[in-house]
Amino acid sequence: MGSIYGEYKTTLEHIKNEIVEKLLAYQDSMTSEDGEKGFEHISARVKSEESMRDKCIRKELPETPESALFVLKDAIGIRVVCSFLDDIYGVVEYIRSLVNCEIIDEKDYIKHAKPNGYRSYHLILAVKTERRDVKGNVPGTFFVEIQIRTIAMDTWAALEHKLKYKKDIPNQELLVAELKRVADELASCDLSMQTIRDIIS
Ligand code: 0O2
Repeated sequence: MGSIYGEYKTTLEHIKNEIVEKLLAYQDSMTSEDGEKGFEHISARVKSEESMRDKCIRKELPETPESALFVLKDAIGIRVVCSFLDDIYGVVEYIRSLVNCEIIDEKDYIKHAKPNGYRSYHLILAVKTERRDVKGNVPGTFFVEIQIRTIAMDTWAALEHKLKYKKDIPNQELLVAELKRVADELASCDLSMQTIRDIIS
């Protein structure tokens, strides 16, 4: 069985690295401007073959490079983790200013948290490149999903993700309610931390 990414695996790595480099340059410029980093850390991945195939099956899409690179838009995923709420919106505005990149979808799950308590800022970025894309276009377009969140939101999402895949958990309903309560408490802590930072600066 060939790769679900066809001949584009290297291009995906290339685009991922290019966007990560831009974000790190932003972090550097913020640090030299006022000593504040702009964000804490970043992680990036090309979705594994297995996860991408699973997602295609879940969405009833054929397991093809076109599904993986054009219909679904999260083959490249970048997560930016910030210390403070305001930093999230700073990162969003930086991304908005990038040349050859267009935000084609934007979801603020911070102002509008998901019912389970999930919070994060999601962007889908269309990146123009001189390389050929899966539709045969040159310059080509590749998509990147960017999630921007605070350390608290990231911690919560990691734990919730783990529990999601645990089978046979007793008191499922209680656990869901408890997770939601923790998410709301963490959101309140994020607000307090932002206030403290505002007062200090
Ligand atoms: P993975 O393995 O993290 O990549 P879709 O992208 O099709 O699933 P939608 O509604 O367009 O659907 O995307 P959405 O809601 O913006 O979420 C996309 C990603 O956000 C998910 O990717 C998760 O990484 C993360 N996410 C969204 N909701 C939750 C949540 O309730 N809990 C946690 N822990 N993460 C969430 P994938 O593809 O599901 O998984």
